Amino acid sequence: MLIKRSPNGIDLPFPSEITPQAVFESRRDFIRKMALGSIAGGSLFEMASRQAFAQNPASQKLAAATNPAYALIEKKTAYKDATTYNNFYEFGTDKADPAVTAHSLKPRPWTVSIEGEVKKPMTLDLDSLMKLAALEERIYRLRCVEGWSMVIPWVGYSLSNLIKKVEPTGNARYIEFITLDDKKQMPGLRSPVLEWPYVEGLRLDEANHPLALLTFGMYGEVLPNQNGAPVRMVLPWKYGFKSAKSIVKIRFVKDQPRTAWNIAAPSEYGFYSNVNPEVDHPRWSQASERRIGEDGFLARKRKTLMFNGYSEVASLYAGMDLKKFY
Ligand SMILES: Nc1nc2c(c(=O)[nH]1)N[C@H]1C(S)=C(S)[C@@H](COP(=O)(O)O)O[C@H]1N2
Ligand SMILES: [Mo]
Repeated sequence: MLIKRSPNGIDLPFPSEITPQAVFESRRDFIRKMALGSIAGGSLFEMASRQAFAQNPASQKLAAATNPAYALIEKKTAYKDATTYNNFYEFGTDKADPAVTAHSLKPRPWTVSIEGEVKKPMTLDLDSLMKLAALEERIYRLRCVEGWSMVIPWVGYSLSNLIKKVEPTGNARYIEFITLDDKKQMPGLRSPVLEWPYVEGLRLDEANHPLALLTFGMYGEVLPNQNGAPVRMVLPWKYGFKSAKSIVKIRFVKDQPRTAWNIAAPSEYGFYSNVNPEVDHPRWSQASERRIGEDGFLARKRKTLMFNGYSEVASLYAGMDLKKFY
């Protein structure tokens, strides 16, 4: 396997191995156009060289007691790794990009509008949203479809608290999460690697599962921009891309919503995207993973667990063929 070395010393698989071919091609095209100067100023690379590694400059405490029911007993990933090895295509397609470029995101003031099939649609500012339920710390695994994982202490509350508040109608069967779509704040939107805005979705019963965390912080602090400030989802039994970042809209709908990675490569990324070691990605195995921070030539491969080890969600999928509904 081809390996390139990232600035923070993490081994990265060569992008063509981890990215759908179409995305890889359009990224190459993007890079070529940029080299030819046909994409207007402020390229990610320019910014990267202008900015020193701007790591969480305005870190603010957001402490919460750990909920012992959700405290995975595994070594936590180092804060530096969790905040410099990110997927957030709105800020570039390389893992190192978001930590360098996401300073342009303004996480306050911020509102989230909740709309669609609900009796009480509402637009909440961040403080009102955060006060809706008691914040707790939960130590969850996050497993990316690319075959790596991290263990992160997140701060948030079960999304079910918000769902109850807005009173879904009988027509609400799915929930859609919509990320901010602002070129001024997100330089990556100039590149057509995904259809923008980034959208994700869940079935209502999945969204109501207590594990589904509406997340405002990590490591006792507010979310750094590169991790999806000011509010994101964390769904520990699903591949990381289901956990939409920097959410501005939550819509309750009748029909299964379109989702960003499914639009980009439907044969590679399905709607459910439950972590499943038995269903290989078309271009690589999902049977094992490497834990970020344990990289290197002698790194242990870890066995990937069904539902990422969160077997309590299994009843949501009783009777479903998870090879078909991948
Ligand atoms: N809006 C948005 N949300 C996103 C992504 C993205 O590109 N844009 N990437 C997803 C993917 S693929 C992963 S693995 C996780 C990474 O979260 P982390 O950077 O906090 O580890 O965010 C997910 N949420
Ligand atoms: Mo991912």
